[in-house]
Amino acid sequence: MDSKPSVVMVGLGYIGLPTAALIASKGINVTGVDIHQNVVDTINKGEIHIVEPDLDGLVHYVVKEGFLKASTTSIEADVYLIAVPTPFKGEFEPDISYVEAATNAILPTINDGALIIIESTSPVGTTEKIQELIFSKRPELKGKIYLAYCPERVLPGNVIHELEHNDRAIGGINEASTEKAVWFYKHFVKGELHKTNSKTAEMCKLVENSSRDVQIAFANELSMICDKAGINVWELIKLANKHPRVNILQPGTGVGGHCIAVDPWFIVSKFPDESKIIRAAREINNYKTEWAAEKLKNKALQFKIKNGRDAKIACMGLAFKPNIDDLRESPALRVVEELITDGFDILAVEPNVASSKTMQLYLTEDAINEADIVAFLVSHREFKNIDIKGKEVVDFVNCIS
Ligand code: SAJ
Repeated sequence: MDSKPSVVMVGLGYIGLPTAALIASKGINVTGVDIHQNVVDTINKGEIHIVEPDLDGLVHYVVKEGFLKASTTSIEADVYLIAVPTPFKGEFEPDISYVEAATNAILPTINDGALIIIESTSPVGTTEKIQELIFSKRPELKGKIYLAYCPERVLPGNVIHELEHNDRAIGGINEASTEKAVWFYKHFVKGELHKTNSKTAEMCKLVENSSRDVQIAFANELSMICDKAGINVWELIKLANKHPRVNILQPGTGVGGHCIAVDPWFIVSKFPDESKIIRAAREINNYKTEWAAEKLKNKALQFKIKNGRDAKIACMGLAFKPNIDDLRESPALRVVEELITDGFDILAVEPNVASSKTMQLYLTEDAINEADIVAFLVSHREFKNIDIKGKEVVDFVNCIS
């Protein structure tokens, strides 16, 4: 095969588009396939439909140079990558129907010798299932194609850099597939490429995010214990972390985002009897959000008893983690929405977002001036050691200690 393979990337979202653009920037011809015509049209204009630093310039360049084209249909290629969503269905059951639909979309264009790689976060066994799907419809391809799983592990906000520099776990359905996939990733990844089998690679992604979830749950559990015990949890964690082999993470209002709060369920739903800590961690992190909302409601009620009027609560931060504008699956947003639904008087502050369709946003200074209670929900850099003007404070994220 030519040292520069042709590539089809199915799914042009948060992972697919940056990956397609990075591959194209190495002078490789990439056809990006997406079911949404508006996404295809936007990319073919050299523009982007998602927010990610440095992505706009890269996409503009590779489209202008002719290395990246978008389309709603697949074409023949040497390598096919699948980066489509794997949401939930029912009770936290992973839904791989988009991966199956993507496979069906490329199926008619696959030739002998093609390499197919799944990057979507997937339950264990998905790559083998996709192999069955391919051979059930194109039995003549048996033994003639390569199939591998290789999860992405990039941090939103730093995707382009991490795509190129992070190590990757690459697992084929057989050794030849693993070798072929490693050969392909060498074209654009500078991190180490670690060879394994498809099931281990699938589990690796799920375990990475579950590990972080479990560690955050430990910190969140500690924060609730310390609250009852009258101990400053931040001081406690700082002291405990002086031990050379202890590294406790930071408690907060819960775990948000579309990865860490989701992926552990992919393990729990398949191995319910064995996944005791993983399930408990999910429950603790979700409970922390409820606990934070209850804590604020109690503060507001105490204020009312004392002052004979409703408290105004400044809620500092809505994003799912510090210093980003992403509100999806945000525990801070959940706390604020619950308080608003229950009729509390809220002054919502999110310095990374210009406006919201569902609530009025306040400037930091105005909210603090007007508030009776100031609640820190996300430790954005703008809030660090801010003057809270003698107001009563509830600090869930160690902003002003
Ligand atoms: N959080 C805490 N305490 C901490 C650290 C984080 O409460 O000490 C909270 C954050 O506020 C946030 C949530 O956890 O609500 C998740 O934030 P994160 O920064 O840990 O992770 P994500 O969701 O932005 O990205 C993760 C990353 N996974 C790991 O770090 C193991 C990233 O590498 C993955 O590629 C990404 O998930 C993904 O797509 O799976």
